Amino acid sequence: MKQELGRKFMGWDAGFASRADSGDLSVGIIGLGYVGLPTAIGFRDAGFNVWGVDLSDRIINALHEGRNPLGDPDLDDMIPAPDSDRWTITRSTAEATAACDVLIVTVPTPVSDDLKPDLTYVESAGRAVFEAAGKGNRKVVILESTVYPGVTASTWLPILDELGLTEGVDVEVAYCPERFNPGDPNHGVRQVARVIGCSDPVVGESLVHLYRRLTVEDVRYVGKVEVAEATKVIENVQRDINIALVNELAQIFPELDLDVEDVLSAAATKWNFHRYTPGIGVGGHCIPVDPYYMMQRAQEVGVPAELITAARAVNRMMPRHVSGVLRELLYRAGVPADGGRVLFLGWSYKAGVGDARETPADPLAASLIETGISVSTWDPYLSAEDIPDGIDVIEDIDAASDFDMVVLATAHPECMDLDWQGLCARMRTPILYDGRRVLDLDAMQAMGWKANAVGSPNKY
Ligand code: SAJ
Repeated sequence: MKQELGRKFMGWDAGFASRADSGDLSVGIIGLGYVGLPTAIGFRDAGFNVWGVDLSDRIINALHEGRNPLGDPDLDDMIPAPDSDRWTITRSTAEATAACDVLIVTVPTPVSDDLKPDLTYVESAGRAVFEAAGKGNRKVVILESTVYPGVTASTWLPILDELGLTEGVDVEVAYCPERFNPGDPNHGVRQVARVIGCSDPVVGESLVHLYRRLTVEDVRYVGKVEVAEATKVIENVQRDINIALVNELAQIFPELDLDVEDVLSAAATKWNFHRYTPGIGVGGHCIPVDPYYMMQRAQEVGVPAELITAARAVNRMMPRHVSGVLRELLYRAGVPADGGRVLFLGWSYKAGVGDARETPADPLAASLIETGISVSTWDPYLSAEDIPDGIDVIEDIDAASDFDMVVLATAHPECMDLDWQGLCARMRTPILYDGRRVLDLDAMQAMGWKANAVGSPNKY
């Protein structure tokens, strides 16, 4: 019927899979952050007509000028020129929804201050899409943000009811979790396996065709939406638990005069031992956040998530543990707490990216500052406005001098490869703390550093 009107059919129909195979679809990405922007670029590179939507003037203006609005340098050369074909950037979700067959929602799913899931972005983005979806178009609306099982149904289906829209008639709803790894060129949006959940298997299988154009890895329909929702959240829960184990061992083994890294490296000779590394803490917008989504859902169904909760507590307390060790090292070296000067190498939550979200450097620095120690930082991936007030930002590491301790907080290559001999010579007290276990402590000791690290029997 729609074809007879002479306009391109906007939405799902029996020809959707073949149009996906040929790239003959318009895809709208709602939310152009660390996940949405690479996803939009990926679908455009895969041959689709892409609309990108964001509410941020900073992001929209940058993209309208062909600039990268994000801290991930890998995107710098990938931003399409503003006048490129098949590339439309707008603030209007309604405009994009009217123009697209598929709308993919990639908005943040943070936790609130009291560590409860914050679904306001998912709700508002869904509402804006559904209000513009129209009747009978079967617009395909896919949530990619990380949530817990049941969020898509509990957040979006009531909106459909409120607007008088019917799933399978006016819209199609699916869930396909993003598995994007910031700063990792080998696991970008075009190189990761995907799973798709949808209440209608025919629609779900047709979406496999869409995502197979995006990624070279495995793409599969896994059943109802909740299966796909649960898949993504437990991937990150598992990671948080594994990291918590090595962080807990990093507190135990030094008391036994053992270096945890010696033990972990020896254990890793076993074929099925999964190697993780202790650190000053767990940051980012995924690993320290997603477990709270699973904990919330488990609580709602009355099954306490004791292991997940305990692991989260271990990782959340790691900065405070490390702070105690640092203060002990300063005390032993005769550095007065009130007046001690500490330099953090790196502030980002992860090596190789400029992203300070949930970085453990923040609580660690705060814990030191509250005892009178001053904290400075040098992070070549971040600009001064990314660093909180109260932290002195060092622009030139070769000019850094008169510090009592250096903490390697982020294992950026630039932090690992700096002139350690020169820095040691400029220290007031040459105490080094490797917070990410990436340095050769013996070599540092030979240079004149009092070399310590997370999980080592700190002797100096
Ligand atoms: N961390 C440790 N020890 C480890 C690994 C990580 O302390 O052994 C710390 C990191 O320093 C960082 C935090 O944990 O502060 C998170 O690190 P991450 O490597 O997990 O990086 P993320 O947060 O970017 O996680 C992403 C996730 N990807 C998606 O959600 C799509 C995660 O699922 C991936 O497993 C992870 O990248 C990855 O594989 O690197």
